[in-house]
Amino acid sequence: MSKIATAFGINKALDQLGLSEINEGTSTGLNHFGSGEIISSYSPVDGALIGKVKTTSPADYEKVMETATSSFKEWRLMPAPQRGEIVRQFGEKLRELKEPLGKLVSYEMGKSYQEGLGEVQEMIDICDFAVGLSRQLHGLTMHSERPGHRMYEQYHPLGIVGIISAFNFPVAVWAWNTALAWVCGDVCVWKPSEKTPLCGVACQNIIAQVIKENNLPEGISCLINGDYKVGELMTNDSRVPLVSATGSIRMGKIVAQAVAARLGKSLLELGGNNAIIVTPDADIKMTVIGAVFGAVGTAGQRCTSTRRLIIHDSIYDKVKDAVVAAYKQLRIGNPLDENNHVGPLIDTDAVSMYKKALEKVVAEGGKIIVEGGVLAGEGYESGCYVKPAIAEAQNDFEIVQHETFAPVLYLLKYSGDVENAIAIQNGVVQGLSSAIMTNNLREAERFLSAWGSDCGIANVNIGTSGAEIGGAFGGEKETGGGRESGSDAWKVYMRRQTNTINYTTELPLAQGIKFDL
Ligand code: UN1
Repeated sequence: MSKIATAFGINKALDQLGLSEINEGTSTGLNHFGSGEIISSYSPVDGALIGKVKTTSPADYEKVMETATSSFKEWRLMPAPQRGEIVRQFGEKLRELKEPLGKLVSYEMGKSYQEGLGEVQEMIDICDFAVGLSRQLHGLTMHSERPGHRMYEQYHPLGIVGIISAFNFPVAVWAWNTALAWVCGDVCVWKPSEKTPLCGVACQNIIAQVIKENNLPEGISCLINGDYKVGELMTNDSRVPLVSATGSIRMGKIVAQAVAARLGKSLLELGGNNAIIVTPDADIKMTVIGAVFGAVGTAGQRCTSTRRLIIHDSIYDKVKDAVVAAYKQLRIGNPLDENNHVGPLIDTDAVSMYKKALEKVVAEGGKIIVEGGVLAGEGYESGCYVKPAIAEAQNDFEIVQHETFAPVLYLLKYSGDVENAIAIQNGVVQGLSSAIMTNNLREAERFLSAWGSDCGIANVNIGTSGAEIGGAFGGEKETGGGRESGSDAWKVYMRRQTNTINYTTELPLAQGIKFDL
């Protein structure tokens, strides 16, 4: 164990999460078993090895699918409110383990401990939501056009739901999917990011315990580990009617094509290129908090991170100076230390992408106004710590059009009416999150109208990140069109059936058709 891991109680957290035995040669167990190659998980915080996990071979995958298939046959028979009770117990365990799990998220992924705790809180919240939902999987009743007939719809479980999640929200995104899918009567097979495999095993240990305590079949929740090749086993597998995938647009296009080729369903939550519009009527103090948290929170590695600030020319200098001054206050370092604002990037590949983005924006004619750079020396040994940077740029620069998963913020200027700002905001291929800072009702309503923001999320006087679980989460265009989490997102995890019942002794046909024999 490294010095940092010891000082911040990582050992104890691993113990509490049942991970102290995870090392080479140790199976991660069914439901988290594996006989494939070994993945080593290194912390971006200090570069230390945290643990090793075995990957899932094609033969292991077959065993997982057999277990999941037979478990589904039992699970779908359990009344939905009873499935909700299992999710309630899972939420209780998460409350007990919030601190160790939040700490592991922080240490394995690199986000601040506060954000790690916040992520576990999202899991708890979605469990509560799903428990209530388990009594509200409503369909409609319609009036039949035929006498003595009743027509209604009902929702049934789909079967096996495949979940592919990304490193940046290594536990919450799985929970958004799985808590809903479980109350809907589905069983889940999860492939977490190969960059955060221990978070996956930790979650699986928690749910496996709940399943065991309730004498339920273990395949209700399955874990498979590995890189895209393991993911491909699911995307090509017609036993998996729904694949929910979070990650890059590039990955999403591959998943969507594979799943569509077998006419399966996919739920995609892909890249964002989120902007905040700052109008002449904006509250500057609120703007600075929203923009800075949005751009540097999670070191710019949220799909909802603020990448572009679109500022009216009349207040451009004032907003720019305030944001630059705020950047000077940022403390970069060990994310487990609550005095720091910004932790490391996930790995050194991400650092290279960050460096390339800064070179590219300059090459395209942009101007860096807050210098970036990779930090070295004591506390930065992992090589993953970078300085949040700001560049003045144009929306049509290739690099501005592209989502760089790092703390790089582009300042863009608009003049005239808010419509001009909205056109810039919408002028990218992604469509996840967007925001406007204004106290002007007309501007706010125009931003939210049908000809306003084209994103799945549009906020007024709030930044682009930090969505609550109660709303449907996802975006349009190349963000993939999927919706997860709250509202009626549950419907994608079920199949809808329309039922018509005739309680007469006649057989009238619909549309008034006569067919007398
Ligand atoms: C993601 O980055 O994939 O809205 C999810 C937010 C978080 C979720 C982000 N609640 O920023």
